[in-house]
Amino acid sequence: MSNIVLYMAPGSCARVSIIVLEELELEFETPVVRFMKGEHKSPEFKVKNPKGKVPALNYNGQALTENVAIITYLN
Ligand SMILES: N[C@@H](CCC(=O)N[C@@H](CS)C(=O)NCC(=O)O)C(=O)O
Repeated sequence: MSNIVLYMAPGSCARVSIIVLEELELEFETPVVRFMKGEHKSPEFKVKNPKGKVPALNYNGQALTENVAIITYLN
């Protein structure tokens, strides 16, 4: 398992953070959060992002949300 995990949903703005991870050539995982199943509003996901939104980054066990914050941190 990679130490970089980016929770995403297909077609969402999480793509912004994924592009940056790809450009930086980092190894990362992208678990899919299924909006249609309400997974983003589940208690399990709200531990990762209390706002219930993607993207949500987990880096070495630390959580970070918001594309601008994530890409600033990664850069
Ligand atoms: N300001 C946030 C926006 C995050 C956001 O609104 N994500 C959307 C997908 S593009 C989402 O998770 N929507 C689910 C919902 O609001 O229920 C960012 O730039 O990361």
